[in-house]
Amino acid sequence: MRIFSGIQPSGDIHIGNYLGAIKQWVALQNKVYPVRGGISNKADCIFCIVDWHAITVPYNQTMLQRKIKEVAAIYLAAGLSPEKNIIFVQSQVKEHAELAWLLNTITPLGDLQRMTQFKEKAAKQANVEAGLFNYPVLMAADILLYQTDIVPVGEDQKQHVELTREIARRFNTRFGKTELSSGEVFSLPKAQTLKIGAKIMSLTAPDKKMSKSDKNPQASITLFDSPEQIKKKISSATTDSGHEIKFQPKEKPGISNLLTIYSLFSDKSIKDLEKAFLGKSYQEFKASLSEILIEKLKPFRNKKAELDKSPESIEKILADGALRAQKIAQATMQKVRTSMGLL
Ligand code: ATP
Ligand code: LTN
Repeated sequence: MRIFSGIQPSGDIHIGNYLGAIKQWVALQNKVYPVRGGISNKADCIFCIVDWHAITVPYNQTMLQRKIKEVAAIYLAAGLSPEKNIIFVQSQVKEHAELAWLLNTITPLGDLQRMTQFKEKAAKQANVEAGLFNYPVLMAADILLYQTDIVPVGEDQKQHVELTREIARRFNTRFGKTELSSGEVFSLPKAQTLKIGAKIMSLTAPDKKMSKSDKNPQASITLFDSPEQIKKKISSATTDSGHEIKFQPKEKPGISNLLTIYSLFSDKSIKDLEKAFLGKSYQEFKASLSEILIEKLKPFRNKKAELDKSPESIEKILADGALRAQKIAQATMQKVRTSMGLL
């Protein structure tokens, strides 16, 4: 069983990225899957810092270098082990670009035009470059290079993983089982999302997802916000004019989002939280949520401060990860080139 996922080194990693993606990954690194013959195997987990994706919108190059290392430190601070997982930077394994080009040649234009993320991001920009349009093909290359079975992501990425599956299917049909190839070239991947937490909403506009590229810093809580920042952001989070602490995403999107965050950080069910806060004010609920967040995010801040003291150790982990990733990527590329009739 192979698991692959990644985060773009754009903006500050927020609790949506953590709850929707990274928290799942930390659990998956220890998960054992049954295989044939009654034997169980630990999944191979590969977690990437997808820097080539982050440059598909305007960015600052000095910041990018810092962010790449920061995302690596966040993976480690959140509990991903470099021994149990391959952790690496996308641009350090050139096969991602090679496969992306080849997959471009079999991806219908219409499929890319339908992508929601492209439409949303393009609408925000004066100039839209081809890289943003082709972004899902690079993502398909990331996933297919490693013969991935499962892609743990937030809700917003399901459409891209579906497209990846389509591209893999099309490739296998066109180039698998021919005189040049003995069988399927790619495994078909599947997205894995959580039932609760796959879409954490913005604190200021709870009809939109919390997003790194949101210009309003009050909209998200980052993993390294100070206790004061957390208190301020939660106390000014948008709610409704009512006073009941109830999970009703349509009628009460703000409070429902805060309940989801509370539940995921405290491991208490939403039902239990509704009971515990029956008759309490929004203010009391928000104060309690701030306390939980301050307490649960503290270990991240501490671990990150420790890691910041030894940048060489992170560089070594990334260099080692790139070598291990490249071995797998090279084996896939050999099959891809041969099956496509390249030398
Ligand atoms: P950007 O605004 O730069 O696109 P982002 O906040 O959407 O950034 P990504 O790097 O695109 O973050 O996403 C990293 C992972 O976090 C993906 O698996 C994505 O699905 C997940 N994710 C992003 N935002 C949320 C959210 N609000 N709730 C749950 N999961 C999320
Ligand atoms: N598009 C994803 C980031 C990403 C990714 C991947 C996620 C790029 N390549 C491969 C999973 C697998 C996003 O979160 N915006």
